[in-house]
Amino acid sequence: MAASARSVLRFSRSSPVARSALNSARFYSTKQPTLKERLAELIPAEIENVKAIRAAHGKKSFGPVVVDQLYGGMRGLPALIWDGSVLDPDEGIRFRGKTIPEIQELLPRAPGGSEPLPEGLFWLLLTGEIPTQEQVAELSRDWAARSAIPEFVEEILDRCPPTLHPMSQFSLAVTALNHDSAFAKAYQDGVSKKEYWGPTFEDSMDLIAKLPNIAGRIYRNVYGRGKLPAIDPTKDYSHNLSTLLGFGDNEAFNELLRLYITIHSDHEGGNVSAHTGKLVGSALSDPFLAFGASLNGLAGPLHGLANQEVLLWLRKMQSQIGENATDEAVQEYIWSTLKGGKVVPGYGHAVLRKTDPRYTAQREFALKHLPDDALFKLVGQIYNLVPDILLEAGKAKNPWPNVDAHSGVLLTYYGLTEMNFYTVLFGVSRSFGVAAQLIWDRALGAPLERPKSYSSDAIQKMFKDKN
Ligand code: FAM
Repeated sequence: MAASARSVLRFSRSSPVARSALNSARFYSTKQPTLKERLAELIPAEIENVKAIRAAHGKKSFGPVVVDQLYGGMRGLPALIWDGSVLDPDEGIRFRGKTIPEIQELLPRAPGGSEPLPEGLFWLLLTGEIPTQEQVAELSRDWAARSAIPEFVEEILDRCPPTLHPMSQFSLAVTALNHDSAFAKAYQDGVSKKEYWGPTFEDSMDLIAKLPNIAGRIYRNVYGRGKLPAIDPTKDYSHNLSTLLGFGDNEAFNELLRLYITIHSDHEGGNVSAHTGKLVGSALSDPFLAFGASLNGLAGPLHGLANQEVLLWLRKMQSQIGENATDEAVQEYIWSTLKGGKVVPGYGHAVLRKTDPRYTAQREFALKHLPDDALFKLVGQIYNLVPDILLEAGKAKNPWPNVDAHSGVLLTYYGLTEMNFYTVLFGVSRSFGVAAQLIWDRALGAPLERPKSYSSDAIQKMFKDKN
């Protein structure tokens, strides 16, 4: 892009003049801006935007906090800012204002493909803009070039016993990448606060780029799948991940991974993995340390591990009541789960109050690619039975399925049957949202997070003699 057009945009990016300058500059220039160049253009205006919001509204109340929220996992407590994605209880997720069907329509795809490339989603999360095909191709090349992991990290993984859960191995390796953190080095070298976002961007790009090699190595080590092939710099991110797992020749599986990574990338700022990354990052821990912490949260059964739990639950059901069981037998099994004091995995949500559109997107993929699969049909049968049972049981606020109710069935269909690996794929995807958030937090100078905790004694004293 021409330098003059850039300087116009730096000061008034949303004006029609700036937009037309950008368009004509793109038309005449051979090279479109890279993601980092585009971000550098957007950041100054966003800093001014946040200053203006705080000046106009900073002292206004944002609604009451009730004591139940202090004891109740802070449900619904307005406490965070994240522009990348917002979750509506009824409609589900929007990435920078766009629904899942909209991003499936708008984001660039692989040649001949119909699912969005996650490269485009990362661009959208960071800039709010739809990138060109050339810009996502450049991101694919950049990530491939950054994909190698240090030898000592390979050794750490090779020395893990196969009995160590893949998520623990994943978190170990990601944390160890902090050895080469550009942000940690820049901080030690005394970088100015205004420059934090640059090395955070570099670390975040490295982080995302290196995850396929880590995930692939864990998969091959744990399940004895032979030597890891090399990343192909001419292929997109999902295709490379698929190849490292051993499925790259199956274009339908590559398409599944493109959809999978896109829809698992981000789910607004308050969920356990996204918020953990932001919290740890707020201490100026580098993106590897922050995302390692996110992964440890994702590894919990009420969060990302639910995709493993769903498959275990389905398999146990089949072993107890057989395949092609009647609705009555399935209902009885669901009730026995609840009566045993356990949750039905893949159902319920802390924010959503309707069927998760991420579930729907995967169902549509299944209808297109595996309509007659027995396990897919079982998932459909369960969908018709669980909500009524959860409503009758009367506890869950949301009886509808979430993303995890469907993902394992699709992976199983293509031969990725090792259930305790599933959350690693969720983790690869979640790095996109956590990284985007970390970059913007450093660009906007987000402070150390430090909410206030109270003792029960203090609560009692506070409300003594008050009704
Ligand atoms: N099966 C049985 N009971 C459930 C339930 C389910 N699927 N979902 C909620 N409940 C219970 C819940 O355990 C709680 O019981 P207690 O009062 O005895 O503690 C009660 O209903 C009220 O819970 P809630 O307010 O409706 O849900 P929360 O906001 O507390 O929790 C979830 C949300 C997701 C942790 C919960 O619905 C759950 O445990 N679901 C099953 C696990 C799962 O699928 N997790 C994945 C969530 C997914 F979106 C993700 O993060 N990847």
